[in-house]
Amino acid sequence: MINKFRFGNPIIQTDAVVNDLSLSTNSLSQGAVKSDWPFAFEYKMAKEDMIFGLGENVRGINKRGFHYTSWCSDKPGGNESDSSLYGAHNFIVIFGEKISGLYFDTPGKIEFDIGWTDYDTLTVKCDVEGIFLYEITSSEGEKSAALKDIVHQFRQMIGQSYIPPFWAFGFQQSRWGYRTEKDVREVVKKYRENKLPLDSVCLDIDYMEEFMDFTVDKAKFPAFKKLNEDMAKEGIHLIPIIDAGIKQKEGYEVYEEGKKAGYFCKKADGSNFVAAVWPGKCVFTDFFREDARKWFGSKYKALTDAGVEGFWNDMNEPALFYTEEGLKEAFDKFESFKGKELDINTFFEFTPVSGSTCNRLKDYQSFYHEVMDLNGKKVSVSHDKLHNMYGALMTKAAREGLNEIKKDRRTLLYSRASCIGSHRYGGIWMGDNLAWWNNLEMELKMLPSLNMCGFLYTGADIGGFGDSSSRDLVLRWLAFGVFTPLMRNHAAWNTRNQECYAFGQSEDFKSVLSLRYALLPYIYSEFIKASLKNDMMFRPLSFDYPEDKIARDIEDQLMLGNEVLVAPVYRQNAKGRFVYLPEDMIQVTWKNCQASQAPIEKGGHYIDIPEDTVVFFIKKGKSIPLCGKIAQTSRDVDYSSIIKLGDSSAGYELYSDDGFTTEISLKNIRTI
Ligand code: MIG
Repeated sequence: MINKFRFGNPIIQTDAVVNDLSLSTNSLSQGAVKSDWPFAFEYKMAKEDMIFGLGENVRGINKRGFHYTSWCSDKPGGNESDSSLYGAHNFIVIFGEKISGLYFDTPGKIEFDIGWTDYDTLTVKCDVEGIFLYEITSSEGEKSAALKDIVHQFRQMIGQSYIPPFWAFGFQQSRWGYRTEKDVREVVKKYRENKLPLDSVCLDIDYMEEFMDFTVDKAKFPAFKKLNEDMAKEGIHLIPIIDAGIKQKEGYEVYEEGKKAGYFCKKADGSNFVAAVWPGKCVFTDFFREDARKWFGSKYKALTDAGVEGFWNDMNEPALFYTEEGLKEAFDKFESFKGKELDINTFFEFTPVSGSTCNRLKDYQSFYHEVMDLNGKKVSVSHDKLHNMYGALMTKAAREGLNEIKKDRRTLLYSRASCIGSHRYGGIWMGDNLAWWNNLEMELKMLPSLNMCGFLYTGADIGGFGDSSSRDLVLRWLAFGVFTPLMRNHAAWNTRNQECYAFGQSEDFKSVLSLRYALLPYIYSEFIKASLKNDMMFRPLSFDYPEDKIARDIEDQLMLGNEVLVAPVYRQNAKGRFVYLPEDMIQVTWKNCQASQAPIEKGGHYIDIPEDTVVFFIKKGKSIPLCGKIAQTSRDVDYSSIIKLGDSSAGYELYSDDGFTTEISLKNIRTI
């Protein structure tokens, strides 16, 4: 059951909930609202209570013991003390004696103190004008069923998750540093030479002319369409990046058009808001306006006309390097130190000044969006109050544009910033992580939390984005990435190369990558079923074994679909790892591009897992499909070569289609 409440005066209806629910007259089943406005919710947690959810955030799957702020932020670093990352995902599940789900529907900043100030108290605070709160409870008596049912009801309420084309489940290679057509061809050539499977190469900002959206630098990519055609012959898709900021440059068509039509965000005096990002001074589309969204979305055609079928949207929190106002303040501040003798206190005031121009609240407060209020009246609202929806609405703009341009085909789209609601329009990658082992572990924990919030097509930058990676880290990360819907190796310009051929001897990489392609029918089926049925593809063990004291606490293993348990290696120099199996299972060992399997008993085990090997487990009485033939691209995946792993007498519900149809339905499932 879902109860909808309203506190204070919400400015707008966000884009999150698709079901039309009327306000409830019941009271909350757990916790209490202490103040309507500013909004404050409080729940006293019992000793054993666990809190799940919050999507893209650091630390445990059980979020208790830390504090989080939903405020879409350009936060590179995968740092355990960051309480905000790129997304705003305000859904939590309280798992105690009673179980309930709570969704805090606001476009503004909201804070979750989950036993940080006081270990037994959960508080949620928001001081934007008003908020809608949805409480979800279940009539399922059994805990596992109730947990799943609450997430299911929530997911139904926010609408079906985005489904990309089949090729998007293939392996993607990316690097901020592929500058020219030659660089791109070289990457593909090396993958092919080394018999390493590959489906896509991402193009980072260097493909553009002066970082201007919807342009291609002709000096570096003289024949972009031809390149796409050549790549298509190889079964390779190019995935260009699009940034939120539009270069303010006279004569640049996109800028001129948007300026003329008045689509950009404005300051109080009516002038366009300008801030510098990669292209230099930029203006920002007011994605809250339908006409502006429509216009921006239609611009993708410049690239789809050249054969592009997938994009990634970046810097859409929006990230701001500086505004003139911010620079002035910073310089004034610097001036104020000049000539003075700095002491140890003033020195520490002085050092942060240079970074103070980025993503300033003052800048976010200085521009406005044109929105419809709850009465359908057009009003102008400052960005800071609506901040968390900006990137999400850029995703919406791109999605609607792409659907219009490519009417009968699915296209790939993933974004950096997100908010619940945008899971219907595209996927997300997990932003600028680091080549650190604990960032691999972080991804593992984010996955189920993101699934709770509707984000299914997701994954982290494999190998790590910032800092140089090592061979073993890339391999171990790939071994986990084999299971994530978005499987992309990506790195920053100032790091060591980390393509699967970059470390010399690539046999181990080939073995690990080939598993992805052997598993594609399974990953694709599980993904689509999770989307169509509003279920989680990845679940914490506590969702399946809530009564098992050991399983409940395990956060470095996940359930995948109804069949599989994954337990990646995420420690340097580890030769294997401890795994806890809550029930008897079948161990699958993938080595030398081949699977072997053997029963394994319930309980704790140390499993040897060499670097070239991937191990996972199938529940007793379940089977999964595996391709017998190894493919080099998703196009070559041979469904007729499917064999079954696990209990071969058990049926498996296989979803399959042509890979791009927009008619996606459970009718395409057959039991094998
Ligand atoms: O300020 O386009 O998260 O994936 O490589 C950095 C360059 C801008 C951030 C993205 C990252 C991308 C990078 N971008």
